[in-house]
Amino acid sequence: QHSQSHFSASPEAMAFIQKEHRFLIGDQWLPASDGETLTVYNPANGEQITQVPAGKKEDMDRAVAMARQTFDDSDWSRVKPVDRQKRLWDFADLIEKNARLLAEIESIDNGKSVVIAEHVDIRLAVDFLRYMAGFATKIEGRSVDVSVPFMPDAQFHGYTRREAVGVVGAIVAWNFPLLLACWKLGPALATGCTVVLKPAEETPLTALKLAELALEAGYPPGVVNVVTGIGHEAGAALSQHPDVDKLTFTGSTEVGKLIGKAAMNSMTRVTLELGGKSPTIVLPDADLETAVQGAANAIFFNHGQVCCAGSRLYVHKKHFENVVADISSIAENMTLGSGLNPDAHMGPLVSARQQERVCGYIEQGLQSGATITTGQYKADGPGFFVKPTVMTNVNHNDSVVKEEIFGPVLVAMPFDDIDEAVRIANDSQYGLGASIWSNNLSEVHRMIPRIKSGSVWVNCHTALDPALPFGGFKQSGLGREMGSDVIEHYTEVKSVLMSI
Ligand code: TXE
Repeated sequence: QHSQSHFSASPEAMAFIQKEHRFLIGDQWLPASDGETLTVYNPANGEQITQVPAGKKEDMDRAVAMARQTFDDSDWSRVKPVDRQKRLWDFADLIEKNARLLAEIESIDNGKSVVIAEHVDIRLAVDFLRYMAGFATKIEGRSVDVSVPFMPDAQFHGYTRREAVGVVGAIVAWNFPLLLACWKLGPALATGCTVVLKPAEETPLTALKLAELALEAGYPPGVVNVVTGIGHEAGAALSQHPDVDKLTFTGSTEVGKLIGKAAMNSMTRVTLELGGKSPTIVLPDADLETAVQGAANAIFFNHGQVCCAGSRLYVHKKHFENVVADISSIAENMTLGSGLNPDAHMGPLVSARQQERVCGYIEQGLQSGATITTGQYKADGPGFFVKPTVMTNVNHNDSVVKEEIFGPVLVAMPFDDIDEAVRIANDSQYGLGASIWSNNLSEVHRMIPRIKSGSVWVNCHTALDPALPFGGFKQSGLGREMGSDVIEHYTEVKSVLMSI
């Protein structure tokens, strides 16, 4: 079903969306240096909703210079840890206070449900910023007992310091625009860095609102800079800028590799959170009702546009037919509609391009002999909708099994035994997440070390907490977001050796 009814956002959200947008460098709200703009669409109906500046290299140069100067020469570097903690907490409070407004903007910009945006995206972002605020006062070095072999008579005091890495260039994707921005802003602001953030061209709006809230929270101008623009222009300029000390990126593996290469040209520190093709593995003893609902959520949450979406389903052969039938029936009964429609189970994909890409994969699957158990996949009418789709009769080498589709498309295959399940689960260039559905504790514990992925969920999938690091093995990325581990990626360690 595809609900076409019209739902509208609050006047405040519409006023923000439709205003004349500028980006933030220091305390200046600026148009692009060449005056160009890019169009933002509402994916639920395909209509243009607003324009934002299309920043270019000149704009990035200016933003990076501002961030550089603020980091090197302003009072920001002398702000006490406890005050950085307070500031970040205030920022989180402001985001929480504006949660409904931000959720509406996100929903119209990205297509996701306004309820999910408020209670998942923005809730997680606020919790994460508060978790990070605590780290501002807990960045520690070590005292090291030192003896230098060729200076036998000297005594030393040796210790390490952890210092803010400097200017952070953050480039984020469109699937969780505000949350991903906060995953970068949180550790940067906790450690005392300055930031130039480039949101995705499809979804630039909540980043611009975040920039406003950062100033309102009292961040000195130049600490948070936000420049909108397209990837190969503004994004490339930021990633190639020699004055950026650290790059942090969430997006495709393809662009992640470009950013990694650009970073290596100037030894810029880099963390990359990239694509995935995460397996959902249902063992013979699983609670099937929980596993079926869990596997459906694992792929259909956020319309499958989740880097760790459970997009490959492996079910023990004795349950395969039943599990696939039940997930297909969940898919069949999902109502598609605008993110503002409280009765819709799934919104549109983010863009016409993404809709084409996802339908293209389904067609490739069909051509290589797959069966879709959910009928027609392309939804009628305006908007970039794709119906939730379950595919069977697929082979390990099919593109639909190997490549990230990033849409509501599940490929399902049976397995005979645990060794086969582990082998096929690991048979991927990616290694972001995996879930195991079972009540056999011993079996699960034996499997966990064998699964090559940054997260393993047991009887759940895409469950995230600020305190647990998140990131990929293999081509799913480099480094980690969240958890205490992220602090290492936003600091440099300095060794101090003092002859006493
Ligand atoms: O991503 P891009 P796209 C995957 C997913 C999806 C595919 C394509 O499979 O179907 O990627 O999505 C910026 N230099 N993921 O094309 O291009 C861009 O402006 C510097 C998985 O939208 O990687 C945006 O801000 N930056 C992923 C960001 O990179 C560049 C989430 C992401 O866009 C650039 C998104 C360049 N040359 C897509 N080109 C996940 N891991 O969750 C683009 N950008």
